[in-house]
Amino acid sequence: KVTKPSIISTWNHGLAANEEALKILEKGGYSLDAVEQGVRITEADPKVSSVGYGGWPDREGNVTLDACIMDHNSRAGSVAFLQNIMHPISVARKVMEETPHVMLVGAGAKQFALEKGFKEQDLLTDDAKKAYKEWLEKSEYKPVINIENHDTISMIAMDEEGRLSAACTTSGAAWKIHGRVGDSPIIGSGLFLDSDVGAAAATGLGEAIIRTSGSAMVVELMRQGRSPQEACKEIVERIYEKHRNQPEFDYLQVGFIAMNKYGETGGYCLRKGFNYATFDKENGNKLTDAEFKI
Ligand code: SD4
Repeated sequence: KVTKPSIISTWNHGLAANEEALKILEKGGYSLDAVEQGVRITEADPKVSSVGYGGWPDREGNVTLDACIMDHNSRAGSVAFLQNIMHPISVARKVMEETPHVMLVGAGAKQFALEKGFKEQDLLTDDAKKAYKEWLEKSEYKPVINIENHDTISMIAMDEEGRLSAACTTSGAAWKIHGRVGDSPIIGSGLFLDSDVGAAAATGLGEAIIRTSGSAMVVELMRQGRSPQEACKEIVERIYEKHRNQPEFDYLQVGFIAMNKYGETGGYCLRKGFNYATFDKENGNKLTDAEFKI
């Protein structure tokens, strides 16, 4: 059995996010605060070109953000296609806690954020502008696999009381069509949590994850007795089978992380290059290269 607290998050930016989450968990804090504060680090990091501030824009030059959060009671909050707000994860939490709804999108989500006191900000950094200008020369939509070793940040944490929470936030696929929403804010696709079983989260090409309801399926496989690792692997294999003859297969990457109700973790991806950060008392905060299919 894994000692609590336990954390898993996607990619190497997960290490810094885990550190932040740990500050809360070490004091016996709530996992929901931990996952929110953890992923905020990545959202605010201008060097991460796939999440929040510094994220690469859509093909019209707009940074548009997707995020969602779930707590141990299966409450959920989500925002999609949100612009000019630095911390979509915190807006998603407010949707969960302060509205009767689960999901707000676009202009409505922004209006809600402003009403809740979030500040309007330009999120397009000079580096992202430069990348956008370079992209405009060819204007070709071809997602890069494992963009500089980061992509969406998803985090699942269990606190000392055994409460599970999970969060997911991204600027989505670079150069997407204006208005495109990925898997990350969709409960069951980018993220899913059921305290009776565990939680799972995804990274990679959102379209493939939505088509297969990826994270919900990982959780269902754990319910049937698979380990987190086995469950992630089986869904990646399913996505592989469904996409191997599809046009986007060339640039398809998907990865999943999961944690069961005992705090045990696992991850798996389609193509080499995905890594994830885990914390438990025995092993500390460490990065693992995920096993891969191809
Ligand atoms: C999405 N899973 O929006 C996210 C992240 C990404 O290429 O940028 N994928 O699809």
